[in-house]
Amino acid sequence: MPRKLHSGIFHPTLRKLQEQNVQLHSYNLMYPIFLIENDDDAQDIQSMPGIQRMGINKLKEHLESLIPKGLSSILLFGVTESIPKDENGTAADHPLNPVIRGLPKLLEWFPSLLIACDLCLCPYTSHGHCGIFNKEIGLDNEASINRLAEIAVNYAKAGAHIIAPSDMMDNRIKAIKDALISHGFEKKVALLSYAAKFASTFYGPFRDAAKSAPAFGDRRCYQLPSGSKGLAARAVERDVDEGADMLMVKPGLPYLDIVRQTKDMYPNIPLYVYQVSGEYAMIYHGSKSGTLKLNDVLMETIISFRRAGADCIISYFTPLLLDLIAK
Ligand code: PB1
Repeated sequence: MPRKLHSGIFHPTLRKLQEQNVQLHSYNLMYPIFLIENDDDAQDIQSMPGIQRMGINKLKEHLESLIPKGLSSILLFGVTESIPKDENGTAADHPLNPVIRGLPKLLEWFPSLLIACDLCLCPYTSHGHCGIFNKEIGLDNEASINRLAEIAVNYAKAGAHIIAPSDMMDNRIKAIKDALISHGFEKKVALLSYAAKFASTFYGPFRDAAKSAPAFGDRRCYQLPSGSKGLAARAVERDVDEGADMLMVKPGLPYLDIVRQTKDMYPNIPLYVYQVSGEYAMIYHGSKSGTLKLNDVLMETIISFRRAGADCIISYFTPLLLDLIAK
């Protein structure tokens, strides 16, 4: 009997039964947020239409509309203006940093919300790189991971549930994990590693939003080469060995094979995928131009992340996705 498929997909319920592990619930989403110093301000981001940098009071209003729709987790990026940027990223954990100031308020206002903090130096260093430089050796990995561990402890003290280091320094996961443990956060703070993070051209809009572009050079000596499947596997192994609680692949759509590879390597570790700013802009403008249907293209993309093995999707489209899930 020749095999035929159409008899198995003529009815919507039959079609649903043909899909494996691609259901989308609100807890499968994490919402990236740019938090600024001025509590009552909201700033449009030219490169990311529909996304704003917000002060904590504006963010409160925004989250009050999303929590009832099921918003379960957010990822905070601090954007400082008045605190000077320097070689060590002092502003990253300065008492006036909006993330340090905002965390206690968010925990009080939204006790059910899972709150992650991105951890990196690039928004806070005068040179805009993700690590610390010195004149003799250039990027100083040891100094960088020690500084990142220090900032991680301060975010944990301010109330962060998850620390998400996006810097890509070698052995920062061990340095951060050891620091969290030695400060009593072993059972209270999770480590979400940007494990397979590539030197992507899809980060442009973010660098505009977070004011975090490198002042010179690029990040190719510490972010993974875009064609490096094997190196991505080694980076993931390194971070699991050093104590990462969850893993991430970033960007998303151009790296679906890496999502699948990572999930197959570690099926029992929660895997996040980051639909980055360039992916957001691509879908946004494609739909704005009338070429693509936003809701359909977005859901098809999100399903591809789930099919590839992602357990949680970090997406600027989270508010729209919550509405689509509700439908
Ligand atoms: O949405 C995005 O493009 C995310 C960009 C990402 C944030 N974690 C980084 C990419 C980059 O600018 O290199 C920031 C690095 N710390």
